[in-house]
Amino acid sequence: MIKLYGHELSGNSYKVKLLLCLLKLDFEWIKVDLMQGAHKAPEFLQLNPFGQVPVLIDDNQIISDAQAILVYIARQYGGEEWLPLDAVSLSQVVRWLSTTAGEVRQGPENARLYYLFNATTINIERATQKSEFILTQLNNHLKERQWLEFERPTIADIAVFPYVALAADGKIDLAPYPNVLAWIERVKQLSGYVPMLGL
Ligand SMILES: N[C@@H](CCC(=O)N[C@@H](CS)C(=O)NCC(=O)O)C(=O)O
Repeated sequence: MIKLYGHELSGNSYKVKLLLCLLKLDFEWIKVDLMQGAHKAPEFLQLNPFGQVPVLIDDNQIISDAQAILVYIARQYGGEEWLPLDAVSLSQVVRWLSTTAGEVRQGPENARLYYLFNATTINIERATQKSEFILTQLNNHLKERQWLEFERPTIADIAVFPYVALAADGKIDLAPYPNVLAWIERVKQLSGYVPMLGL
């Protein structure tokens, strides 16, 4: 059975869990106690030397990094639906995976780390500015679209969703971004959707 190593407050772990649930796949959730430093223990570092969740094990394959895991699950179990492979479509989805690891992480993910986990090394003014930038971009992008790309959800939506939807944890108000709020509600209506703490 698929094993997912994660933590319930980790949006990166959650996005993987969400895709597994949307695809209605059975999996075993294994909590890695980040608060107790379990992610830096030798047994876990053997799975992911970066010492980060999530990690997925399937069929003896060990895969770390949320975006990489989404790609794996989408292609292994979702056919063309969640990650189409023609050159243009693939580049459109990967653009959002990259944005997740860039602007979304520098913005709402870092603001949440600052306020919720007291990560005071984070420059909160910069994280707030970055949040406003990417939320404005997303709001414009979603003006005439239901989903980030195409006429259906893909792993682009699943990758971007958690830290945008959790923006309030980083004291970012989503009210000025109505198209983003409508998109969040659409994700929540998907068959198989599961919430995480704070959503
Ligand atoms: N690029 C990685 C980042 C994963 C990440 O930052 N995980 C956090 C939890 S959300 C973590 O394990 N932090 C502990 C650490 O970095 O020491 C991904 O997308 O999966």
